Amino acid sequence: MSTNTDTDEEERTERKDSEELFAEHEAQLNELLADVEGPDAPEAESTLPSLGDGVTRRDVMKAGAAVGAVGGLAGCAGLGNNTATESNSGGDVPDHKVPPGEHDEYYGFWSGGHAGDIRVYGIPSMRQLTRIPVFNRESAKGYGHDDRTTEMLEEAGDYTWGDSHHPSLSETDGKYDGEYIFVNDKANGRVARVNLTYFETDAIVDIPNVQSVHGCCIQSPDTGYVFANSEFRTPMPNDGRDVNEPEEYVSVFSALDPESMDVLWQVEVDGQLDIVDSDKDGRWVLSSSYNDEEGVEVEEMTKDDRDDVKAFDVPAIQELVDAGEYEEVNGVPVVDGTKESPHNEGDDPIVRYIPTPKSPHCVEVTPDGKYGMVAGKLSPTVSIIDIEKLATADDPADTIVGQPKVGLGPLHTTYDDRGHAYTSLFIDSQVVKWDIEEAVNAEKGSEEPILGKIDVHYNPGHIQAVQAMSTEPEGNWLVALNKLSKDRFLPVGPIYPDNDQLIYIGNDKDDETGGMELVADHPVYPEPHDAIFAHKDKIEPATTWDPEDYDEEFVSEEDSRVERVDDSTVEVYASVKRSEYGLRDFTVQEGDEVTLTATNIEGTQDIVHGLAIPEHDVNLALAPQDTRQVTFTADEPGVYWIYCTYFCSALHLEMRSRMIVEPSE
Ligand code: K7E
Ligand code: CUA
Repeated sequence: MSTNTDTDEEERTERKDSEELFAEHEAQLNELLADVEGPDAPEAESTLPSLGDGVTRRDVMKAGAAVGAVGGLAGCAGLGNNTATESNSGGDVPDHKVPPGEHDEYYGFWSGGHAGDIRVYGIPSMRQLTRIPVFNRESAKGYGHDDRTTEMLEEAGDYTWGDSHHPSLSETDGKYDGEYIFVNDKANGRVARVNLTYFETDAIVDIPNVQSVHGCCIQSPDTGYVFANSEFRTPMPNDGRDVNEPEEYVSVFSALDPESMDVLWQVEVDGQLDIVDSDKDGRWVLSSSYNDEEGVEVEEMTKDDRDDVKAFDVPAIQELVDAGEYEEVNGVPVVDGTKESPHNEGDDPIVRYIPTPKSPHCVEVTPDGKYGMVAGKLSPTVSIIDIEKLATADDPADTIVGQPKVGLGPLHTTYDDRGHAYTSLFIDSQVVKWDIEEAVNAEKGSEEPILGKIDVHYNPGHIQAVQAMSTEPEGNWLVALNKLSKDRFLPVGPIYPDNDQLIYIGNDKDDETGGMELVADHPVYPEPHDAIFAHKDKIEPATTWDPEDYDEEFVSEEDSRVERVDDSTVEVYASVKRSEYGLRDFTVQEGDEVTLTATNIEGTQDIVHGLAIPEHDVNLALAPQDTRQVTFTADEPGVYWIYCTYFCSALHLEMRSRMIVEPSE
């Protein structure tokens, strides 16, 4: 590190800024927590545990800030456990940098939050490989510009955006099979499917009786269903009835068919469903849930000390549906799963209500399918649900077999292949590593199972380790999806990037972090919530389209033509290749509705062409062997140069056609 006086001076200023930032932010968070917990909450003292040896959380955070500042100035530094790795890893952290020309070992699929897309990264390099538009229209890939994808978006509600949170990879036998990603839209109550052959969204359903889908997952081990939790409680149906009677509002759990994407059935429950995960045997599905008070204001929602996690017995629900024991609402069979439902009487309820500390945030099932972890959010604990006990325990509370005290603001949990869990601590700005079996054996509320904590920067939401949602966790890389980046990057105006941090978890060490090493910061465009990582061998994308996989006519050079359908409708067909369109020009009449069908006839990988028509909002992206159609009105007479948007050859700029629109008289 430089000893230059200017640098020292800068360093001091920077450190001070970080300290100030921390103090400010901590005060805000405390205020928030106090607000949410209300005046009857336990003293701040007891919710802010000391880290032992007289070191307070504030000290640790300060140290983290200082290290961050030094790391930022010097590139890498050897201070503490939380710095960049090159100088202090002792060589036992594999290089996350992937040399030019080489490939990453894993695919990472990130939800884009209210950007509405999915982003694809290589891990461990964290290089962004592509983005898959889902609920958003996107010009680079022509998504929401051609008729096929536009119609899909229109039929699914025609919203201009969505809020993607939870990507779930399809599985066969508990292992990722590389076929699909399913993802929810929190904003509009939808679920979409991305086809991983083409890395393109191929289905979106707007789920009836649901305003907002938050949790979304597939049924393990064989993608039997896709499950979606409605977060917001609404009247059922939400057609103007019961608007002033919040006690009549309901939250529903929906099951979809992964192939047809039809909504098969729904279960109405008490409380407000949140995140969802499946066991590994196709029986139980666990949903975190808050607001069992069924309030509509924050004070009401957090009044009680308990909320009930819901465990859905899926085969039992399917049996009821098959037997016609439901009410049909908006075309969907809805089963009563509320506490008072007759289906929940007796020894085999279809929904088990498991009491946990209030307002838990998530549930993630361990790779071996034994436990479901429910993070406390407002409680510093994680509740461990023993899945086997769900079928047998007389009292649902007995299914909670452990409750380690992990730290402040626990939100999400992920796993390695060695029996460890990792939980994000939003308020503490840390990831905590703990031993699952030890936590089951320890007293509830014990900190004994904690193996180490690492600072992250700052305020993590989801964390995810490689293949941790399948039965094959790899136990090497973990990403903390931090909500705030504060001082970590060059400032870019008031909306900051998030900071996704890569952490190596392959070493178990008896040190402060339990062997976790922070490897890289990675700025991301707002605002991913969750991610899922699969080994590269599990994903087999196509390099060109197969015309069998779409309905549009494949237009060869010979087929390129103009067909007048009637006085005001014209169909234009054009092949596309380097460096020409099958029609050098075509003529239509002013006011014509034009349907243009274009095929990229090339078989060569990576030769993509575009087809853009200025002043007509026409923009097609054509991968090799793909055909797309677009319909528009030629409403102004004139000459319009059609051009190619993808740089495809030395004659790319010359790759043109002319649309001539003749005046109507
Ligand atoms: Cu915790 Cu929507 Cu998964 Cu965000 S949710 S963090
Ligand atoms: Cu085709 Cu540029």
